[in-house]
Amino acid sequence: MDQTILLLNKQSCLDQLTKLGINYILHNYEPTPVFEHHIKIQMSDDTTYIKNLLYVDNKSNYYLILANHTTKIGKLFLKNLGLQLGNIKLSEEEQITEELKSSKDNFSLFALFNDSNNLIKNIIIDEELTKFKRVLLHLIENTNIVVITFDDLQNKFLKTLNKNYSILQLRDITDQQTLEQQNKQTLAITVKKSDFTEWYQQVIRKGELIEYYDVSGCYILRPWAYFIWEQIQRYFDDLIRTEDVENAYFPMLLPSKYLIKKQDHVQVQKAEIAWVTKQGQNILNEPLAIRPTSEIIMYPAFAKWIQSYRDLPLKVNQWTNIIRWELQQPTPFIKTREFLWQEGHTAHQRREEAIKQVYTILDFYEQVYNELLAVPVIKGIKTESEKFLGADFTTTIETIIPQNGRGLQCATSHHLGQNFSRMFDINFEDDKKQKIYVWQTSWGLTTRSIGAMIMFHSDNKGLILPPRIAKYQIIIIPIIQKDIDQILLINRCEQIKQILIKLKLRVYIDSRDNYSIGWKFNKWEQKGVPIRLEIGPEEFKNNQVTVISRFNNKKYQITIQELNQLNQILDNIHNSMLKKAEIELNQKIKNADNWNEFMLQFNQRNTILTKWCERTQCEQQIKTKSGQESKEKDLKFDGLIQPSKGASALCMPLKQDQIIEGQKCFHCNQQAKKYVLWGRSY
Ligand code: 86X
Repeated sequence: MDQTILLLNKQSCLDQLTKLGINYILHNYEPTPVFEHHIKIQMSDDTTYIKNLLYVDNKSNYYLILANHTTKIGKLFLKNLGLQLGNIKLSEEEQITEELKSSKDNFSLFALFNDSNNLIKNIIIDEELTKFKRVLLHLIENTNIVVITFDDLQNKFLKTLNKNYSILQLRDITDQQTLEQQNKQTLAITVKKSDFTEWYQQVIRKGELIEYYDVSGCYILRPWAYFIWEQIQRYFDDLIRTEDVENAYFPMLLPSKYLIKKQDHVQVQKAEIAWVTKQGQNILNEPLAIRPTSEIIMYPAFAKWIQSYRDLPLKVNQWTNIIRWELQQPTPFIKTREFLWQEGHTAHQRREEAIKQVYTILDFYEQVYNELLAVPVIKGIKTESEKFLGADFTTTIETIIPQNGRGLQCATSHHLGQNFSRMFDINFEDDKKQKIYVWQTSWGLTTRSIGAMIMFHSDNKGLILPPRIAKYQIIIIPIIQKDIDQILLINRCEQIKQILIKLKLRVYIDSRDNYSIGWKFNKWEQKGVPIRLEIGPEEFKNNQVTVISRFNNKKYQITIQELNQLNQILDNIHNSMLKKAEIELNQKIKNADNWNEFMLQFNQRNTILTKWCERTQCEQQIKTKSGQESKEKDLKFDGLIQPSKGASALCMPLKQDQIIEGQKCFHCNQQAKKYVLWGRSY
């Protein structure tokens, strides 16, 4: 390398990378206290953030350690190198500043470009980093990071600079005990629920609901999660059967010519459509869209099936997957590119019938959330700008995630009027041989519901499943100890299981002998099983079991004769969970009579119920202004900071006070018409 000291700035760093033939992606972010949080969002599973640590021993040898950001460097490890934490002397610090144009606290790898005197001879790479494909590095300027491959870091960056390095394990492994502690650490959820994004990711993976997959926005639903969906299906199917809705299945591909018809509501969202364009290597003559919803697929068939009023009402439902190519940050269950749902579509002879159908279904959705998932919801009507464009009006159930105050649409039920029946020619002849267009409804509920349940109910230890959707409602753990015959104990567990099965409870005995009792307790807590039954020597002797409730940690004994109380105990748990969630939800709803009060609450991550004039223009102004004045910054998928998302109208709740003449809109002071709930939405 030549001797000229480089002026280290963003551009020169990037130029160096280019010179070395390293491809990189550059990210900008605003320097904020929550830097760590931003980094996490930008990282996919195969990417990690490197922290650079500079050490010096008492012979003034410098060591640069490149560690994974989660690695805790062991004291013993450092001691073996002759190093201690924070032992850089003032004179040495001056040397770094002088020669490398860098400080020990804000040391960037790029400072190595300036190390022409070879001050840093020893570079140590954390073994952990070898598990990742890509790494994030700080540029010399605090507000920029680059992503490069780990391979390029080793083989292009360090090799070209002629730096030797060794890959070592930085964590201390002294004895078996620390090893076990480490195992336990990696097993436990490492953050609190208040660190919400990270917490959620850990809960769904350690609770064995989700496995990650290599298509962004698509996730594997593991059996533990899929069972929940099956429970929702069963429950909702039973409800809609009482309304004579029939299940059917329509194809998932839709010919592009169907989309060309001038349907405004479709054009708007067209960017989200994924296409099938090839068969093997051959380009298809007609590309096929993958359903983002099925109106266009179903309604031509409806037109064929409906000739007379005797063919009405027509009520069809299907359980399918859907693909919508979202560009926002995906969140498992909540915002995914592929999801599962049911979509119901009905056609009626009369308008009132259709409207009644819309609200009956809305009630069913509320029941799914309350009775099955123990999640409280708010029934309401969407504003004109938030409704489905193809509908006369859209009803919705909404909830609020207590940790971040975000509004979450839980399900929706539309009154379509005659909009689609005119477009697709779905009509019948009445008694007087007059052609009448049918009145339609459509409604949908998705796997997002599972996300809402997880967010409401889980805690620092992991999932807490409401009893009615848990694959196992009760986990039986035999406490095997030396002074008891193992076979007798397992037999007792088996007897108890049989009793519980007769009570129609879902039970599993964890008698695995390769896991400790503590490990099992932890695992089933993370998986959120509502009740744990412990059966050890004491319980065996007394014909008892110890009952522990996951929800409130209550622990008590009951006799085998009292096992039939468990149905009631589980129902009580469900009710308590719903109660607790209702209180949490209500705490996130505040009132405001003017803009200042509104923004105060909005900035505290609350939703706000206000009187409103019902004008779209006013709604748009509220959204823009609240976004501009908001203290929050929202991140988009590509890692760049976007202007904060403003307040949107979540819904106009069905249950609301009458507004009287003279009461004003909180924003524009015109005559108010309705109460609206505002919030940042998912
Ligand atoms: C709106 C309307 C409606 C049946 C439901 O909300 C419940 C079940 N469908 C769905 N919607 C779209 O129409 C839509 C269309 C396209 Cl092309 C798209 F890419 C995304 C969409 N998202 C929602």
